Amino acid sequence: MRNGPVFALLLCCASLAAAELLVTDRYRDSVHRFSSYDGSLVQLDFIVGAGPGVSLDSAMEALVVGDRIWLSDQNLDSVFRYTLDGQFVDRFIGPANQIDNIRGFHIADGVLYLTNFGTANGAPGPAIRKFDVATAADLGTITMPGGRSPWDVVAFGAGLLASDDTNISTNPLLDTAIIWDIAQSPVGVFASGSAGTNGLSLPKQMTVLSNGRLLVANNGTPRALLELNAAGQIVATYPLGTLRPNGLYELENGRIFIAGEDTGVLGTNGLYTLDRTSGMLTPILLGNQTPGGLLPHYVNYYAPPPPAVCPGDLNCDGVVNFDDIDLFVEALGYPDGAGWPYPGCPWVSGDCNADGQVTFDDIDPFVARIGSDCR
Ligand SMILES: [Ca+2]
Ligand SMILES: [Ca+2]
Ligand SMILES: [Ca+2]
Ligand SMILES: [Ca+2]
Repeated sequence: MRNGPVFALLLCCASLAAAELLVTDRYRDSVHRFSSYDGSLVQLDFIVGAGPGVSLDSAMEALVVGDRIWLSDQNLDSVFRYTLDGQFVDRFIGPANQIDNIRGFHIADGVLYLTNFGTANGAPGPAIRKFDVATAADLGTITMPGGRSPWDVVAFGAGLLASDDTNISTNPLLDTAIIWDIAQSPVGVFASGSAGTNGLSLPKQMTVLSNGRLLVANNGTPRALLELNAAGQIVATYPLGTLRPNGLYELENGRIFIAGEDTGVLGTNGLYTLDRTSGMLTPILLGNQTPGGLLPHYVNYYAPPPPAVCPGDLNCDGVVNFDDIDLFVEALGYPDGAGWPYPGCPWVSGDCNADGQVTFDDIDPFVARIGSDCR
């Protein structure tokens, strides 16, 4: 008979493996993992560097495209790539590619659309830089008339939206914030406003909700999340008090996960969830607004890769021991793995003679592997 704790472990890790979030952090200079179901912490500092001897220095957005994690770093003027296990692969583009003070980005139809603010490295100032994701070829620059300081790019319907506004150190009451549609040529205005009119002020990350609308992290005043319809009209506002939202994501439990910073108050930077019905903010993980504390930024969906197969390790704890025996016997009853009820640990883990099947021929090799350690 299978024992209870192992079953609980499989349930635990199957759900964890199914759905997560990647959260960049500009103070810890790293990327964290959180549950996309309820926002709970999975792993701090999942990604911390960019190759031998290179530390991140203001990680802004991490986005999974295909079998790679793409990561923009504001101060290193670089976009890096990693395996889904978080292992560094390469620097996709850097200062030599005429980018400076970069923030969020999006990848669509084989093109990287990267927000750019600075003019160092021959970069164009406020604009969207375009690169071919297969070759890193420079595909040119999209400029927005009166472009100020772009923060994020996201796909929304047939559009490709870029959030844009000046820094909050200028006068946000008079300043016009714009969400551009850069899929149009010349670029179109999807939405515009100001702190003093409809509240749109320093929009940063944008995300698409399950109801088809756009949710915007409104980092200026009033601090809020703004929900926009397909016509660019604000149809709901979720006030956040003094919390300045940088990034956001709609969790599978319906709450909104928010990566934010407060106004210099110790212990209030961090990750929160918002109940849109009650307006209640619940802290998930908090830190100080100091280096080494927390300054979380953008948030994107992440599906961790399935665990590596270790022949004979049927509960995927990394070792082959007596705890695997009952599950091995159970695996013999699922020809070709059809209907195998444990998504957290693959059926083929029972294949100990490397023929791709779990059969009686595996019994002796399985017994021989008891005591093996794949960790
Ligand atoms: Ca720079
Ligand atoms: Ca983005
Ligand atoms: Ca095991
Ligand atoms: Ca076999």
